Amino acid sequence: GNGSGAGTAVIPKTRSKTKKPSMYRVLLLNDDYTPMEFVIHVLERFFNKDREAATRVMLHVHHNGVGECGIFTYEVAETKVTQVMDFARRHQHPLQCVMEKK
Ligand code: TYC
Repeated sequence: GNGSGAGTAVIPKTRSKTKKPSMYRVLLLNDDYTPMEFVIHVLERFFNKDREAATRVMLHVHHNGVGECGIFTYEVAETKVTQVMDFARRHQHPLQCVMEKK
């Protein structure tokens, strides 16, 4: 119930301007060529995972085709995707990283 038309009342919701940001999943996709060790390194470097967690995510992607690296706000998710895609391209690996709205 909002608007600035003549004769209309503006009634703010209680606790207005406290909307939670939309969150986005960042996903890695499997392929046949990117070395497992490279994927583990990506998860450690860009998603702050320890070696055990990184290995778990990598193996999940390897066996299921896709897996979650983390959940972030739009800008952070976009930055992670760009960083991973640039890093993979620089090393000539076909690794794909994408984001999706939660
Ligand atoms: N399937 C790859 C291999 O057998 C490993 C791999 C895992 C690649 C996860 C991409 O997102 C990935 N070398």
